Amino acid sequence: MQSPAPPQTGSGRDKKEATTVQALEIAAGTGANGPNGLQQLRYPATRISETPQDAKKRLFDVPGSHPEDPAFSWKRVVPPAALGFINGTNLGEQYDGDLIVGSAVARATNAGHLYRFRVNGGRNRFVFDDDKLKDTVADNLASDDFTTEGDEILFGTNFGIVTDIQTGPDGNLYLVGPAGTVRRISRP
Ligand SMILES: [Ca+2]
Repeated sequence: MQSPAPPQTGSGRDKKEATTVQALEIAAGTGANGPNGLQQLRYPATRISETPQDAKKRLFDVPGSHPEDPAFSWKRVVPPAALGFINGTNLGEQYDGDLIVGSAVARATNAGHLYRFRVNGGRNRFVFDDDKLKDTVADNLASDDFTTEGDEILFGTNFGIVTDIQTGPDGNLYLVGPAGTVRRISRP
């Protein structure tokens, strides 16, 4: 049985919301408290649940599913788009089973990076050689900073926006762009 939410006075709630908005503005770098590049731009503070129970109620519940922390994050926004796996050894044995991630943007500071994530034997988490990535967060210093704690996962650049990634029947990797372009990555 769910307990009722505690009563809130108007002024207390307003104050809490103002504090939350201010905190998010600081995080997003959009407020008067100075930019730092963290992102919370598309989900306004007014939509944040007041209680964990309320947050859980709003989740779409797939039978048998459970929420858990992200497997990987960038500290400052690196918008990813398509995800796809390399299936098979056509591109080289070392790439078999790896997850490739495409970019959601193509701009001067990010011409469309591709990222490569290796997974463990049980295929339920990522593995990294760089000790700084073992916390599963790339603590980059600015949006589009791909080198600070990002060297290991940066796989390619200049691919533009990539909306779908698939291994083809020929074992090559195919990247689809929003303008209808299809690029193939194959072994020379
Ligand atoms: Ca880190």
